[in-house]
Amino acid sequence: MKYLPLIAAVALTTSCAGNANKSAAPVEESPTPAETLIVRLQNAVDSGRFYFGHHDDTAYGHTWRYEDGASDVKAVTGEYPGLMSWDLGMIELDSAKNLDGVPFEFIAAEIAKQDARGGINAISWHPRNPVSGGDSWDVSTSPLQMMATDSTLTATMTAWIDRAAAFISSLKDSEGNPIPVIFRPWHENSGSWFWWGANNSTPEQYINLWHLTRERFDSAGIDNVVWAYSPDKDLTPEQYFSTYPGDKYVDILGTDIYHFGGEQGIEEYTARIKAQLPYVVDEARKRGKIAAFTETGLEGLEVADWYTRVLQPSIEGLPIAYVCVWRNAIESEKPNHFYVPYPGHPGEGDFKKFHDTSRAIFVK
Ligand code: BMA
Repeated sequence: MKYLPLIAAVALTTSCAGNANKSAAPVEESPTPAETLIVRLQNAVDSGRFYFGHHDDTAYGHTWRYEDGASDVKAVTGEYPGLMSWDLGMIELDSAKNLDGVPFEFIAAEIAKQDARGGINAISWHPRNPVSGGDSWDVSTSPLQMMATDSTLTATMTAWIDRAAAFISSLKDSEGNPIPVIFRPWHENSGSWFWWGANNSTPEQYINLWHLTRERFDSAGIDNVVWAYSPDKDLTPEQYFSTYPGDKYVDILGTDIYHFGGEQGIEEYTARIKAQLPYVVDEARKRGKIAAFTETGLEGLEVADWYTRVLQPSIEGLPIAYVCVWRNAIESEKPNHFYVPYPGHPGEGDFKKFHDTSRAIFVK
């Protein structure tokens, strides 16, 4: 007989395995939500495309606030950004609204809408300084240095991380499935403008904070998080990796590099990208990770054709999964604090061209 009858074959393999509950065929475990998001990001990279991201895209824009469905990106291009970024600052204090006044309930609902569109969500966190009570930019005290010997402070930080974790793990789609998100805590640490930054902590203290963060999420069984590391500009690879939490803790190797100085600053901005993103991309590939341009932009867009003349050529050919620009604050509060053109801005046509002709992913 050429083939064993099926039942006999199953019985044979079952008994060979020596455990009636184990089947001989390898059991495919279904991927976690985070793994499915990693695959989507990798697919974008493999097809030479990248998600275009915008912070707080549907919360407010240059001239509006909380209008259902509104988005400056959509108003100009006809589509939403492929990636939306949100911030958890103030969640650590159990506040109902984040540091820019956006209600966390609203953020959760918008994350679900963006997910339903086939888009991606990324989350940053600007927590308060746990020692002084000031904001993220309050570097008058060094919590991470103090944490090394102050267990009460460690307990506070742990409770804060747990609040961020509770929010992120509560993100569900309309069918109750967990929504995978990119989480990018403790960003721009290579600079010294945040209390977790370079002048306020040793690399070891910074890495310990990352490990604590990741361990709190992992021990709660949270599996919808793709972890992004994103130091700032002007770093050698050695400097970039001096505060790297480790391959076990990180899924995305990112970097934040902004354009300063308008027309005169183009060369410097481009040079900064060329000096850093290629090695980030290379290291990501070697480590089986994803590379991303986690934050960038030109505040106020005084270079009207910035998107096609400056950004696009700077990242051309680099396999990065996404590029995210910062928020369009409402004009009455911060008139020049915007990073995508709004209707009527001179850069409108150029941004539409970027949408139409680049390999950036937007969603309907
Ligand atoms: C900064 C500015 C601030 C804002 C913060 C957190 O870059 O946009 O106005 O509060 O990000 O979103």
